[in-house]
Amino acid sequence: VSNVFKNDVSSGESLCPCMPSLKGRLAIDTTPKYWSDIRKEDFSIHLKNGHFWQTQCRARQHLAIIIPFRDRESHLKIFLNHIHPILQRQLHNYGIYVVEQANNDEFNRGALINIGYLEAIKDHSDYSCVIFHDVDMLPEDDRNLYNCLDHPKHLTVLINKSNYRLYYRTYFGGAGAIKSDVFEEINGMSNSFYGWGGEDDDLYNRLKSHGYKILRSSKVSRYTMLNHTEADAAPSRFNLLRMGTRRSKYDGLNSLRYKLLSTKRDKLYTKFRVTFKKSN
Ligand code: BGN
Repeated sequence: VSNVFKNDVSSGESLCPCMPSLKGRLAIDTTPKYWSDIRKEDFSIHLKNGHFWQTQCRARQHLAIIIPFRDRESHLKIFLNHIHPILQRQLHNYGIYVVEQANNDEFNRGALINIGYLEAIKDHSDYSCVIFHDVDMLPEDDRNLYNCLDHPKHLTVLINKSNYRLYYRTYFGGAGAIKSDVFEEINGMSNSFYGWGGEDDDLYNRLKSHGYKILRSSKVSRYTMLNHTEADAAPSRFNLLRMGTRRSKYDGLNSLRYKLLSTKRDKLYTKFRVTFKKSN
């Protein structure tokens, strides 16, 4: 475990301002990228293993940005090229973790986010804020702050694909920010949702049943979603969702069985390649 945050030269200096100077509305660049070009950008200079730590001031929060992933390298490049400069302007300390599902079962977004969290806090025990983030979501405004408040915050509120309207009142998919201790209190996400749909609604229900509300700052939480073919919705999701809050105590961070196949340390990200077994 390295101590980049703890031994950081800035640790004696004053806290970073709450309201950093930002750009507001951003240009969205969805053109294909080469890794070599991204590494040449200014924002890459101080990156190591996808980590960045402020040196001018003491960051208020340490963010573990967790990206559930499989077969989307072209999106990953566009996403990283877009998100790094925003996170740096917002004056956070952060680490970007890509969690890749190596088993051939249907995609399991919940299990991947749980694994990302457990591996991220092994990497740096002082992450105070978990940000789960789909790789195809590009924020259009940097006033949409990637930080954790006492209650969970939904980030992807207005998406171009839905004509910038919230999908539905209880929607908590895409990207969101949850304090690490809250994420542990709710036992993370369910590991049982394989295939498309429902795992984000289950997370919403968990948070609600523990007395949390979902915060949204609607005007600036605008996103461009990258195009891809849509997965078929999983028929099992309805039953899982119905029994969700009853299962939450024993289905989550405390019941994960997985293997970490490899850890790749790139300048722009840390990637965990993992496998896990379907239990039924
Ligand atoms: C919902 C899905 C979410 C998904 C959103 C937006 C379900 C559960 C069925 C009751 N929920 O319908 O997982 O994020 O659409 O696409 O399928």
